Parts: sequence; structure tokens; C-alpha cells
Amino acid sequence: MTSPAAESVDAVVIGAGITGMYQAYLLRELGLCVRGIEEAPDVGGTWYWNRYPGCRLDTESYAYGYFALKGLMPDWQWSERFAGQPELLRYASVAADRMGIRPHYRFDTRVRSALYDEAANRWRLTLSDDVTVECRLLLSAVGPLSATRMPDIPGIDRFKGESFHSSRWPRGGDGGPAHADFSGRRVGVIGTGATGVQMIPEVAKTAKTLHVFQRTPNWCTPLGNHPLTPQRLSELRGDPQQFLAFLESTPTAFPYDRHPLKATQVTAEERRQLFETLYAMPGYGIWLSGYRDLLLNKVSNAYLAEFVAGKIRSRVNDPVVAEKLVPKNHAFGVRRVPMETGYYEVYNQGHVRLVDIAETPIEEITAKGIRTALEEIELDVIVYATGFEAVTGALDRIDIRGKGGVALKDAWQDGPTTYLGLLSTGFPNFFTLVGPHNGAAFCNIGVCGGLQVEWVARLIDWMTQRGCSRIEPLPEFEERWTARVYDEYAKTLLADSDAWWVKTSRNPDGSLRRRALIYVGGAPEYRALCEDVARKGYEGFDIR
Ligand code: NA7
Repeated sequence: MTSPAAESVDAVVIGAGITGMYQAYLLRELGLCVRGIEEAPDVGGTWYWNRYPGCRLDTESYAYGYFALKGLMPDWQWSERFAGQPELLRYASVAADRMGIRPHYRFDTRVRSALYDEAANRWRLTLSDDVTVECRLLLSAVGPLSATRMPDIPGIDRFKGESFHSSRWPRGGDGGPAHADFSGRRVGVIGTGATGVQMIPEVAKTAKTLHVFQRTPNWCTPLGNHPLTPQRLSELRGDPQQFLAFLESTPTAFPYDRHPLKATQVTAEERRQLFETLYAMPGYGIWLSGYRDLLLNKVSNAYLAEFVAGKIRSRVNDPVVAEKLVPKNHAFGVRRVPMETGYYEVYNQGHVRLVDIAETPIEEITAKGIRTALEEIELDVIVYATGFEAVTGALDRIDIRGKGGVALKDAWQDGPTTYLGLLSTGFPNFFTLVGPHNGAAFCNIGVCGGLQVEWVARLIDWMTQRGCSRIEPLPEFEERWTARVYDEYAKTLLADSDAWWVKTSRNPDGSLRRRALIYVGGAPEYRALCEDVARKGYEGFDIR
């Protein structure tokens, strides 16, 4: 059998989510020949895969919709303050049409390997259909939360009912919306991260019984979603350009500024009043616009944590259940704060039960359901809302080899090493958009991803104009950046927690080692630094 002929292009973009599509578009605008590769049958990335009931944004739609703010989709009208998955998928689809990028993508195709040929300065990719593609520039936009993580529980294949990961939700026959009707069925959900917390109240609406298997409770706060009329949208957003400039000025590109004071500088009554206001506000205000020392000072953090714990206790009727839902092992906001809609009240319904698997661990999955240390719970459906191999997981699933055949996975065994979270020594011309140690990951990705894509497009244009074809970070700049990522992280209360953006491993002496996978020094600071690097002729890179 002969293998299909190799395709040769200037650039390959892996992924057709909002970041990859925009990168493919801007590179084409530069006149490059671009091939996009996407595992799904269509564009959308995270909004293509995550179709569980209740799936929606926890960023304000109008702040997330970068293409609309940039003028690519001036007529786009959001229907809700926090758009649901079907609307987000339509947004991605319309954006793809406006940018005309679909014809340049190969869909239903995975990249199996990417090998760098140093002599030719080319990357050679082998795809899941055995096609080979060669390119000079390789841009990964695989998404920080796309590699599904199934738990390692004995007997997982033995279950005779229906089971699936939350981001692989079964669909109707036409490949359309997720089926969400569990009438008469006994459902178990494992996992209470942002996904579980969005899904659980929706599943409870139709399930005969719902068992929620919780290992760690999270600090969850109300989403406050509501419909948006065109008039309300324009009141909230105002002039799109000014609004975008405001988003770019805030630490995480959410439409909130931090409070100028520290929690320790005001009276208990002032704190209570602000916390009440923030709790009643839609969205992430409580996390992102509270006192400025929330993530820096344990005492200040405890004020808010105690306030939110009080809200949880007041919303859950059974005090024993309420106590299990109050986090005890991490401060407020050091893990992603799930935004909820009626989440706590769900535990007041007779057919919903919280199973504390920190107390009575899951021992095995059986043919009939889940066996904990205490009992066997019979189920018809098990949903694994168990999260993702975050940030580096999707890259780990591709055999990526740089100079000297070194595997990226091996080079990053001890945690990623990058310069600006965008390129890594030994892997020339390989860009990791919204990747590890990059200032766009701990951010409203709609905006920060877009800004990063524009910076990369400018860099590539700059190189092209100078007849340069190869870029690689200088080792000392990479070392300095990697150290800075860890230093910034260590300054915050985030350093003691196990959020999805932390890679944990063991030191030789058995002690726990945590490696931050994100840069938390602030999005404006990150971009200012990138701009400074550009102004200095892309300082820190070996460009030829
Ligand atoms: P997360 O936030 O990583 O949450 C995963 C959940 O699954 C979390 O509650 C985990 O408990 C739980 N989990 C993971 N593995 C197991 C095993 N083996 N047994 C029991 N429970 C387990 O992923 P999500 O999909 O909810 O959200 C990801 C992001 O998507 C979110 O931040 C938004 O930005 C969008 P743990 O806390 O580890 O004890």
C-alpha cells in the first residue's frame, strides 16, 4: 500500500478553537500557506466537545466575544449574559465563516507526531490518516483543557450501564445537542469542579436519583445569568473599542477591577457589605473585584471564605451535608471558583445525595454501579466529570520531537521550560499558544488568546520581512522566564493548592513538588513584557 503524498505548507495550526482559528486567519492574511488540523468534525474547540447539560461561559459573553469586539462580527448579538454552549458553538461557526478558514482545515484528523528536521528547518507531521504534512512554522492551539482525564478506578470497564466523560457527552442521532433526559434513570456524577457544578442541577431535573461523588468541595458562587436584549447589551458593554481597552487593562481581562483597599484596612461591617454586594453580583466579581489582597494574605482570604461558607450553610437544609460542601483544605479562589446556578439547593431535593468519597473512597466500579468503602450504589448512568490533563496534556498525546530527536515530553519531564510560554529551546518554530507558562492561560482566553495570536502574527511578519525562517529561545532567557513563572506563583496563596493548573510530582525524598503550569503575574504585565521584547527586536530569541 502506498502512503498518501506529503503536503507542504508554510504553517500548520493544530486546533480549530477560537485561538487556532484566529491564528490561521491572521497567518493567511500575511500571505502564508496555512494548513489547519482539527480532531473534531468542525470548529469550536472546547465548545465543540463540551456539550453536557448546563455547559456555559463563566465569563460575560460580551467580554469573551473577542471577534465581535474586534469588529469581525459587528452584528453579533449575545442572547444571555453568560452564553450557553449551543450559542458559543454558533459564535465559533459564524466566526469561522467570516474569517473564511474552514476550507484550510483538515477536520476529523489528529496529529500523531511532529518531528523537527534540523537540516531542512522543517517540521514533519504524521496525521491519524497517515497523511504527512511538512511545514516551517508549527503552532499549537490545542487548548489548556482538552485532554480528557478518566479516573484510574478498578473495574471501570466492567460497568454494564451507560458511562462517559463529561466532555464526550452522547449526542442525538443527528450529532446535535446532547441528550439530557435521564427520566427514570439512576445517575452518578463523579467530580465537583466547574463542570460537575454546572451539570448537577440540570441532571437532577430529570434523573430518578442522583448521587454526587465528591472528593474535594470547591468554593462555588452564584453565576447570576440573565437574558440580554440588544439595548441591555449595549448598556453593559458600551463602545466595543473602549470596552476592549478596559478589559485589556484588568489583571485577567474580565470586566472587573480589583478593589483599591486590602480587606484588613476596613471594618468588619464594611467587609460584610462589600461581600454581600459581590455575592449578589453576576459572575466573577466576588473573585476578581474584591479586596486586592484576597490571593496574597491568608487573613484577608479567610474573611471572604467564612462569608461564603455562611452562604453555603444557609442554602443547604441538612447541616451535615452543608458542612461537607464547605471547603476545608484550600483558601477561596486558589482553585478555579465554579459559578453555580442553584447548585447548593440541589442537595435539598430528596432524590439527590452527596457521597463524600474523601471519607468513604470509591473502591471499584462494578457491573451494577459504584462500590465505596461503605456500600455499593446501583446506577444506570455514570458521568465522569473528572477534568482534564491540563495545559500540557494535549501536547503529551502527540509525539513531538525537536532538535536531536528529543521528545518534548522528556524535555518537560520536570515541568515545562519556555520563554514567554510561547517557545521552548530545542524546538525551533514551535509556538504553544495559550500554552504552559503563558500569560494567556490564567485569563479570559477569548481576549488574552486573541491578543497573543496577534503578537505571534506580528513576530512572524517581522521575521518574514527580514528573510528569517527560524526562531528559538536563548537558554538563559528561557531559564529566567521559567524561574519568573514559579516566583510569581510562589508569591500568592495559590502556591499551596492543587488546582488543575498545577502539576504535582514527588521529589526524590518523597516530598510533594508543585509546578505551576500558568503565569499569574497579570495579563497586562505579561503583554507589556511581550511588547518590550518585540520593541527590542525580539530580545531573548535566536532568530535567523
Ligand atoms: P476540574 O476542575 O479539574 O474538576 C475535576 C473534578 O473531578 C474535581 O472535583 C476532582 O476532585 C474530581 N476528580 C478527578 N479525578 C477523580 C477521581 N479519580 N476520583 C474522584 N474524583 C475525581 O475539571 P472540570 O471539568 O470540572 O473543570 C475544568 C475547567 O473547565 C474549569 O476550571 C473551567 O475553567 C472550565 P479533586 O478536586 O481533584 O479532589
